[in-house]
Amino acid sequence: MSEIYEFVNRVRTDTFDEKVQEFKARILPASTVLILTHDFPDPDCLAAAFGISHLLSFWGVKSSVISFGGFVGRAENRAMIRFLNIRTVPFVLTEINDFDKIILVDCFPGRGNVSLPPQTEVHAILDHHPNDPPEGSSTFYDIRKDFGATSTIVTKYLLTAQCPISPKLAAALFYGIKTDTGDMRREVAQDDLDCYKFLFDIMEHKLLSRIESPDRDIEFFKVLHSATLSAVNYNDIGYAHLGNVTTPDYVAEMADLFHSLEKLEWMVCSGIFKNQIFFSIRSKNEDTAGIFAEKIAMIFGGSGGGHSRVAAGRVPFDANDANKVLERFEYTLKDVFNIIKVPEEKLVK
Ligand SMILES: [Mn+2]
Repeated sequence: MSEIYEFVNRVRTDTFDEKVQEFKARILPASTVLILTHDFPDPDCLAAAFGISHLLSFWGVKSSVISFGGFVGRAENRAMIRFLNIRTVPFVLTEINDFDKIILVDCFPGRGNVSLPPQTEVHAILDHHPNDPPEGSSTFYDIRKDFGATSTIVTKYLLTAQCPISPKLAAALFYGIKTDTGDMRREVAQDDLDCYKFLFDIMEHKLLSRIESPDRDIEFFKVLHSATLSAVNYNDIGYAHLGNVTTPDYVAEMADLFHSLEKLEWMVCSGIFKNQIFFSIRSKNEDTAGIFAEKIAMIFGGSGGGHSRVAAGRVPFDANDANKVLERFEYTLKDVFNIIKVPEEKLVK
């Protein structure tokens, strides 16, 4: 226990004090607050939003609503929402004028993955993606690019504000940090590791195992099956196109799964959802995943970016011209990865 207290004391005396005060001053007074995450939320943004909603209620805010565009597709994320009782409202059902304040977590306005109408006033942004706040804005920004997870920022806010962290909330934040850092494998700051250890000691462990081993529907195995059959590689760069998917989350999920294949340095996955091609890029040791995602997205007038080893994007897809668009997309991928002349092999022979 003494180690925990040492950690809590350290958190309270570092730079977070000032930031939390500034955040509080920007948000209060408020009786209704909208906490918005990126579309098709992942555990990190869900946990961060959940943590902020606890902090707001600790500060006396009567109601806060967690919302996002798209829906929760991945089985683990659905289990997280269910077992941790995270109440959310689809963005299409919210009326932004009903809220006194708007907070964005784990995303940045205008990045293409946030369902917020442009020009909407945002009061605070907590994020760890490589974005720079504009100068002279009245919005509160806490952007920590060196952090592996927004859940780490939120954990430190809760500790700094001395807001109680329940075993459930701890499980959420722990899972957020765990997944966004790939179990501490990538882009980790000391703060991530500190919070990870701290939360591990206070969380409800049974909940975590229920989230990590969820019941899956048959669709998951169908996607896995067809991805396994169609995946190719160009030396150590793997690629799988999933065709039409029932949730864009499969694109990220399959990218993660195939990326664990020992012979691969890179894995890229793409899939079509509604009228967009969603894609995910993973790298083990190279640091240009975010740059590649942005490049590909820009060529097609879409949006993309992310971290050095985990990135994603989406570009417009015209079903009437499906083959041509896909061909062009795959050519662009190869061009960006500089593998146009590298022979294609079946990934799983
Ligand atoms: Mn994140």
